[in-house]
Amino acid sequence: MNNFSVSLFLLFSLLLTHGIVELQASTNQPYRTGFHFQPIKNWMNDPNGPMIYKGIYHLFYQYNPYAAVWGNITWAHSTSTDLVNWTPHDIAIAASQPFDSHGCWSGSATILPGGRPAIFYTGIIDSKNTQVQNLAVPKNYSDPYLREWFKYPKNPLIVSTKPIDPTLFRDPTTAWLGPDKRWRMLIGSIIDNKGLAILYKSSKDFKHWTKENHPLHSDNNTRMWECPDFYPVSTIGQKGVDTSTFGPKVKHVLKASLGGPPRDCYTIGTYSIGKDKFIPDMEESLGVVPGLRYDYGKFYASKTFFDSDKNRRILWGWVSESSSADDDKKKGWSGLQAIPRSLWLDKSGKQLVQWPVVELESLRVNSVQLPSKFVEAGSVLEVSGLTAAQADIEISFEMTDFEKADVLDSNSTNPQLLCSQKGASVKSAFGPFGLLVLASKDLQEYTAVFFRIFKGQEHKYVVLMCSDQSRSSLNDKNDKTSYGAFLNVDPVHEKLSLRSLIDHSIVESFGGGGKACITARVYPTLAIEKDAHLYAFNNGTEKVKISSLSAWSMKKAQIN
Ligand code: DQQ
Repeated sequence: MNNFSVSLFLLFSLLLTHGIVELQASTNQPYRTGFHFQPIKNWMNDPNGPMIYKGIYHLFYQYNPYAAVWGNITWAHSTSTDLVNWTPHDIAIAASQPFDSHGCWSGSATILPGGRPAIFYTGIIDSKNTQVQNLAVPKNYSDPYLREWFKYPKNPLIVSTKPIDPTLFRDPTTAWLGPDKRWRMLIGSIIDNKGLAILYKSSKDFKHWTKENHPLHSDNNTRMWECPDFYPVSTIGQKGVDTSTFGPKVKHVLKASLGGPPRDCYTIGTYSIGKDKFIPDMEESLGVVPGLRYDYGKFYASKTFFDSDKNRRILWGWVSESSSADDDKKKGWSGLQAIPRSLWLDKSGKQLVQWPVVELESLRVNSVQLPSKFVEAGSVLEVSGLTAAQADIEISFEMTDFEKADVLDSNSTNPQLLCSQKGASVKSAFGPFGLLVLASKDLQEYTAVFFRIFKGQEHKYVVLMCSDQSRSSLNDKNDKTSYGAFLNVDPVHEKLSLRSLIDHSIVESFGGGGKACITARVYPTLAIEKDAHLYAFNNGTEKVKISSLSAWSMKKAQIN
């Protein structure tokens, strides 16, 4: 080696030992993402305690420091100034005391008067998974990164009481303050096959909590309510409001994470602070299928927070893997967070609308625009000139002459079933049309995100949005379940828009400007890196018009 090679070698070894060069990540890791939040390695699940403090966004998350499977659960911690680029910190909360000796499970942050954050989390106190609720506060309020947390010595502050099963009693929400100066907080549970949000009230000091006689709400046949969330949304416009806001200008949203299959369901209604009761606009709305869901694909244990700097409510959600646990162990990691989404009440007042935070657009480069054009029946159109494995695309479609639309059987009320029965290959008049993402050149592999339009009841049209993973990978060990949602858009009067965030092994899609969202995990074996392609397609029997198409390569974000 000459002097120059020796110095290069030394520099390279130095970078490697400091973990700056992640050799593995660039070579053997086609499924690591470029702009989604994930730790360097190991297991991650629920987002915890998101908040903004002194202009810094905080994200804590359920993390196993030792393996790529669930276990040894701690609160890991990262911060950001833009919700896009993230700096890791030391683990914030880990098992250390009798009140959390077997793990620190999910919880939330509340900003107390004077702008002081406090965290409530579920402590696991034995091998039976007995659950109690604990308080932690920052050690140093002048540190905007809130790197160290102090567990209140009198923990646990809340323990379960009969008839609650102490192993099904967890995930405290952000608290809200009533006009009586008492805080309220929910804890998820189940009694007699009815999922419920138990309501606790505290004294002014946030430390003494008593259980109310009635839950805030409960619903039949919903299993255990994990990670409940409860917050107001403005009835006018898209601005978010602080969690302790009540009155005629807001509606309230109650969300619960329900198992089998995992899904985050919500319901909109009215909250009477005087009676401490939530009355949903629709009865039993959390348990019904399809019901209202944040995301009709993979998205669970989510949590919102109010961004007081930008007056918006932001939603975080965990996106698990669709690969086998063995494959997760081989790649050394499991779990992503969806791109944080701004969320607001739709004009109809009947559902929420979600959209990736605007800061994400700072990663867009190499814009590709397509003039409006017809896509003939049975044709495929490549969108080239971008990094198709790491991209953001917005497309909208227009159609005329809906008379030819197929009639939807009035018994077809389950959109996911419809999507999986018809896939992307069964032709109807209008649809399937949409995008083929993470596609190989020969279309042996692709993930299809698309629409179908049907004639429904009373001269109305029904729009179905699907994400079909059945051809997403030649590897058959992955879960390739199809996802679907009805999209509340009138295609006669509105364009049909679709945005997809494509990031190596995740595809997050937003239909109708965010009225329906579907997230999928896919692991192509051919369509990776430079061999990934992006297409618009129309496999229906009628032509459709692309009225606009803009796509971008996405730069890599600095994540952990
Ligand atoms: N994950 C946590 C629990 C929560 C579940 C444990 C939801 O607190 O109920 O890691 O994914």
